[in-house]
Amino acid sequence: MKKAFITGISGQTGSYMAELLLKEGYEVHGLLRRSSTIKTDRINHIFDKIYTYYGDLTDSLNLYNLINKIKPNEIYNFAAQSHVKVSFETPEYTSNADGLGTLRLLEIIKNLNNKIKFYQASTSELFGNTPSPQNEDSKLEPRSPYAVAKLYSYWLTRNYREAYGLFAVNGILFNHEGPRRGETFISRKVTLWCAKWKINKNINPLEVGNLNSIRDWTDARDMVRAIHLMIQHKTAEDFVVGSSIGRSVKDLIETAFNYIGIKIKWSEDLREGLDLNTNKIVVKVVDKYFRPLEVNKLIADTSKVKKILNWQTSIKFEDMIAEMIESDFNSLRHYENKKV
Ligand code: NAP
Ligand code: F7E
Repeated sequence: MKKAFITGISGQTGSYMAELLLKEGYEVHGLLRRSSTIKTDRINHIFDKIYTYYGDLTDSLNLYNLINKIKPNEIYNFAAQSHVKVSFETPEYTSNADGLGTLRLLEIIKNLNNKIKFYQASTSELFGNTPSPQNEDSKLEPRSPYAVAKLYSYWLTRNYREAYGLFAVNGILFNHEGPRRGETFISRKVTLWCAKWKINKNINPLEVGNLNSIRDWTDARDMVRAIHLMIQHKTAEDFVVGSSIGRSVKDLIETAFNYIGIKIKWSEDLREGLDLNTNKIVVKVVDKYFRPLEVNKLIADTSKVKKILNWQTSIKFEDMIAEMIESDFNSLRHYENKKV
């Protein structure tokens, strides 16, 4: 039985990865951060099937002891301060966890057992404003402390592969979402608002920042399939993964609002969106959600992953958004019922 060690198992993608690996027959071990309240919502349904340990990517001794004890065949490094805007406010911590954290893991693999396969959660943010569509050969121009820290990890992963022969790969993943997405990322922020509106039509407008940036949004469950294929591939290589479809934040909001029956009429300056039926303001653009630097347009060129790993998406964007709204709606209703 293969053993996997997942850092960031309590996060969105780590939790889907754990599910997939359990289905594939793996023994799954995961790193959890201690916090004052329990934050295992995304893995509660599989908690009795996995092994978890407290730890942190900033703690080398802890990581060494765990990897030495677990003796995994594969390590999936998902743990990170993953919010781009927050990284401008916490650049040192972000660099430590998202940059040096990867160095700690690679050094442990190199010194303890260089046969352990390693997956690094790299990101389309590495590309910054380099022209789209972006592929494995596109120029890397990071535009946030998050992306700079991830660039360091990207190069370290390649460097340890080339210098020491490790099976270490970068998945350069474009945005991925789903019902378990964190509430402060744009997709989930929008679907949560839509679910709340289904329950109470008098809620405050949805407040957002830049409507014009373009992203390539894919379902996280499709992404973890690609990651597993990368790790099982005969050679260690880096892959760009996404849907190859670019949509603006405005498109995303319109898709979600359309699902709940709201047609938006935008003001000329695009600072407000009104419900065409009621003329009520339902979307407001506010300055506090803009970033010091923006990445304008990210669209994946997925030729390589399609050709070499025979991977493609299976979940449509519109279906993912609908599922996210329904999931948020059901949780809110469940919570309301629990209160009475
Ligand atoms: P996420 O939901 O924010 O999950 C991040 C995970 O990392 C959580 O389990 C978190 O623990 C853990 N973590 C944070 N700091 C840590 C530390 N210092 N030590 C140990 N664990 C720590 O992110 P995600 O969307 O699943 O993304 C997974 C990975 O892929 C991240 O590395 C992200 O940067 C990268 N990525 C994401 C996307 C995307 O669109 N989702 C695209 C490309 C790359 P808590 O639960 O305790 O907070
Ligand atoms: O922003 C704009 C924002 O925070 C998407 C992470 O998983 O994917 C994610 O990073 C876009 C940006 O994701 C709001 O300015 C407008 O242009 O959902 P997001 P992200 O920054 O693309 C990459 C690939 C990762 O690696 C990261 O870990 O939406 N936007 N208004 C907003 N964004 C947020 N969060 N909130 C707003 O109100």
